Amino acid sequence: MIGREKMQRGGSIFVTALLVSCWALTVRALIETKSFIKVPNATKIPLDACFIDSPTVIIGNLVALCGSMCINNDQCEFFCTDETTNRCFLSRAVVSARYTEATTATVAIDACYSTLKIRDVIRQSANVTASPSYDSTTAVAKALDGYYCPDGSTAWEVYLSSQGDNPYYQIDFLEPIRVIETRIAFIYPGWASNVQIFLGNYSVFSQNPTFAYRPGIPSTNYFIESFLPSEPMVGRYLTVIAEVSSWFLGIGEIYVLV
Ligand SMILES: [Ca+2]
Repeated sequence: MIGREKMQRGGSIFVTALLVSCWALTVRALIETKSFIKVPNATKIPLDACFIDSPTVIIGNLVALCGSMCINNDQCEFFCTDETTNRCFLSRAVVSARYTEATTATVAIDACYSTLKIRDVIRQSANVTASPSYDSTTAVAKALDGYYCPDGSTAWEVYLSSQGDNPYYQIDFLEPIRVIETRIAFIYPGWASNVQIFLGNYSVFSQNPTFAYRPGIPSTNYFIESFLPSEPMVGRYLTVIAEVSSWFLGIGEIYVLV
């Protein structure tokens, strides 16, 4: 009997330990699936862009509770808080750590927290040359402003070229850097045809080696595509080309990983 009791007690302890460990794993998994970094200097976000429902008024620890709401919402990619009005803003937008302020109509907030943790080296001060933009709402700088709303709302914050042959977008890092990967948030497949990326030390991109090439047209809207060379490459100028005749290049955001 004593032996059986020991076994039962041991079994019970084992089951309890298993449950606790499962609970811990579940909690950790939940946290790891969506953890946040504070976006430096974020004071405004584009008005109504990508918000998930209306802002919620929260009484209590605003950042913790708003973050918890974001963790439990599959659509939430970042959230912002406004301590003055106790409001929590959940958003679908993809926001990098370099985001500071959008150029369209904005709403004031205290802070934003992004799920995007990739090692993006681009700064808003990066020098850019590109095909002329379609209009003032799709300015060249918007491919590097750190913000992208992937649902076609009024404030995408995207660059769209004017119609032309082989529209391009070139970033000058000012010195050669070693690049592991380039990620691009695209808008529509038709604005992402035959994408070729060059990386090298010549400002004339055609003199640089190819970093990556993806022929054809993607099948889905609003997607982030990864471009990987067979091994990391070094260069000062990174150029993205859409090899297409009399058409567009549309870029929501470019991320360069080192
Ligand atoms: Ca953008």
